[in-house]
Amino acid sequence: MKTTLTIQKILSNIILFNILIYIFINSTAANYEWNTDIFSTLTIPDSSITTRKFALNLTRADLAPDGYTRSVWTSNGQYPGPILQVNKGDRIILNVTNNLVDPTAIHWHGIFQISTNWYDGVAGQTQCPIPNGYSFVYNFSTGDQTGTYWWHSHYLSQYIDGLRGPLIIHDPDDPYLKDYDYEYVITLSDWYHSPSSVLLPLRLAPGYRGRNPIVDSGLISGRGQYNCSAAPSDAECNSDSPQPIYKVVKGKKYRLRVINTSAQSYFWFSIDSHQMTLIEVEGINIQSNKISKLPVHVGQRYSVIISADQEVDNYYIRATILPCEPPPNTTDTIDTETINYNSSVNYNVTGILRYDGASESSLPTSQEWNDEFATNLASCRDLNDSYLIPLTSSTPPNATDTFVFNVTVRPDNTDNITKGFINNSSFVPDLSSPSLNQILSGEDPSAFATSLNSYIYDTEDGCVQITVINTNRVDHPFHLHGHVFWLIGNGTGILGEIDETTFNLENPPVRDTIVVQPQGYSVIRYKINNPGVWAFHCHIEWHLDMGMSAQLIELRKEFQNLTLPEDAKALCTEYQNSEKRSVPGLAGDSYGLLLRGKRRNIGRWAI
Ligand SMILES: [Cu+2]
Repeated sequence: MKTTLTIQKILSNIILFNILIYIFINSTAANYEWNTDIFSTLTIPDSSITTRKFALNLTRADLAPDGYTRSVWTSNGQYPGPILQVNKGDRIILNVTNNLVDPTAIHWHGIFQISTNWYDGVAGQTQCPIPNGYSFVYNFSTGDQTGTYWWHSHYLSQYIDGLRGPLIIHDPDDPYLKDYDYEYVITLSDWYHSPSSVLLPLRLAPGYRGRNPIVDSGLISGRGQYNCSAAPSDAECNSDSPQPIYKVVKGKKYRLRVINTSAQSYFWFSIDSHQMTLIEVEGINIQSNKISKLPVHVGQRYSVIISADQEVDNYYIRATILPCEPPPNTTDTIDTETINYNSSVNYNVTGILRYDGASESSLPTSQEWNDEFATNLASCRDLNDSYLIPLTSSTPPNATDTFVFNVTVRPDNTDNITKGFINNSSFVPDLSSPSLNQILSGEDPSAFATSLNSYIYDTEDGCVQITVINTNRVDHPFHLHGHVFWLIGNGTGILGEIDETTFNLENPPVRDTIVVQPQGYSVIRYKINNPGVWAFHCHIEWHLDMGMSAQLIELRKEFQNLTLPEDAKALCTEYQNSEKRSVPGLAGDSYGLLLRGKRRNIGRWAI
């Protein structure tokens, strides 16, 4: 009797506690609107709210970002996805409802996810995919992070089809706040007319030795102009699709948050007649520098300030895609075999910076920058360190855990498929049994399958050093989840030639995505302080899906002390059930046949 009473008492206390928690959360939380118009200046979110609830409904819709109508994977009906905006320290509670037919998972690119690794959004690594018809709530704090980020699908190659949008964390104490009047977000991306679920199986077809699929367009903030004379006769195509236009008022200053959300393309971004003052790289405030052109690779973000101090007129915004792979050559089968080899892409993507009072009917007559900075800019490389010096100075500690990653794209002799490798192992995610779930249920990650590319380090307060060596003739932009890192070395050469005495150990650049040069290397360090399973991968989406990814397993014991939320656990049951129900080829799941090892016998141009 006494025992029952005690249990009742405990239970009622638990219920009371939960009610109090519920009241607490709901008294400070509010539904929050997305910023849906990327061409309007940002408004700072109301600072009286610190927990912001968002809803993201994912559906397919026919859209024509570059004038060519195709099925686009949209977020709340739009592409690019709406801008997720919060203030420093805010919590984000975001309900994703999947009506795409495909499964999905959303990653918050650049967010540390301290103690919430299960909301990092990597399908088959940190979570099971969200099946079609289901909702999943991501709930994480942005901690003390500020700056420019983005969110995108991390389920196979799905973000290429449109599932991507900006994520901005405003800082009321931003050191550059007084240096601008307004701010805009500008996304740069490449664009295909065929869904990635058609292109990826072609890229992974046995015997295929071509390059990554050639893109059809480049987009500035989701808008581009396709030359419809190159479109198939039955395509719905408009050669006069709307230009990306950003409006400015003479005498005002604008912070532009530039995000490269591409599948594979490296851009040079510039605005005619307007120098840019570089102030932020990937959430890190940096010493300001004037530049005329900004190199941005996939996954990277920068903030620049421009001053509208020129004559009232229209000026070209330029986003030029650089061919980082050698240009196609008709005598080389590697090129003629390449998917979409006949693409009529215009690599010189343009938009308009329009002054208030300027003509709305005439095109700009402005000239592209050709000053010393622009002419000396190295193609397919990052800005050099001297442009990326953090405002808050720091010194990387000595490394306690050191890894060397040899990364390459090459044919796999066993199945004749061209894959991405890290130390001769190509990553294959386990969608129905993610590494995170396995570790939290007590599995020992040191016994994981080789194809999970696991690297484990447990040194408390230690420091990881990773040397990435790229043996290919193309660049690989590598992105780290869960951390920013110090970039202490970067150059050409292979391991024996890396000179440690050249390492930059005094206030080196800090960021989360870097270009590893062709036949070159990058050396990064970061503190061991975020227990979890963190992806480290090439952000050229084709290379990632070809297996160029590792998972970094940090502080196992501390990690295993965390408890996987019930909804994250339940997601795997839902996913496993949905997989049992699905019929290959009939389920409408566009990746279904690929995942089940039955590649589509589908024409190169079919959609
Ligand atoms: Cu790559």
